[in-house]
Amino acid sequence: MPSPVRLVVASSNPGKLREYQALAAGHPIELQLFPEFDSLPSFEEIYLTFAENAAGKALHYSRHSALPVIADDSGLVVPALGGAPGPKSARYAGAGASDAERVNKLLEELRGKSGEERRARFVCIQVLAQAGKVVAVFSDFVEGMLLDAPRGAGGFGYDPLFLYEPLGKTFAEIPREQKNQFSHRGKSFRKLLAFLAS
Ligand code: ITT
Repeated sequence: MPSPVRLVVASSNPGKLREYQALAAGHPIELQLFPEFDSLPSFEEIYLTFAENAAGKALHYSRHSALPVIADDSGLVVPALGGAPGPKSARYAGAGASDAERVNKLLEELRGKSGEERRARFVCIQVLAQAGKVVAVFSDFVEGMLLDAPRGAGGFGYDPLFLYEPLGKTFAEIPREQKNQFSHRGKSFRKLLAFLAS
């Protein structure tokens, strides 16, 4: 049995971290959380694309780690809102706002929009970096429709508004394992697993 690949996940988002732990379970990969993540110099996600923010984040934190680092930039893209909240998904309702405040802000922006105008996609770009160098980049997305009121208590972020049509449920109404099966993050992570296996 080969020894597991050890990676550190650079994220401050507990919802993301729980998903990564579940995604790695049963695979020859040992995901660690960044020790003392909060005391490291933070990375400002100032770029206009997911890719630049993900690469910047992974490179930054890889300089503080002896192990390879995985970081993602992810978010919700609503074409009828010009791509918003997009790479600003975490700061859509201002710095320090809660998930509920971001959901409410999105509902306000969507007021009066119906049908195809409520179509959205979650996007995830994952970057694997080691000692200040990018090793590999993975990405994927998932499409859904935005409801006019939140449904479900699971997941995080915009999940309670995101109706995954094949199941007729929001990402907050299904178990984490099922979300990981269909989500932007889950699909992208399986590409990373295949890369590590090769
Ligand atoms: P880190 O940068 O520390 O990883 P973050 O929350 O700031 O944490 P991002 O910059 O990638 O992470 O912002 C992603 C935001 O997009 C996140 O805060 C959610 O609001 C939203 N988001 C991303 N993936 C999501 C998902 O699977 N379900 C719901 N919302 C998601």
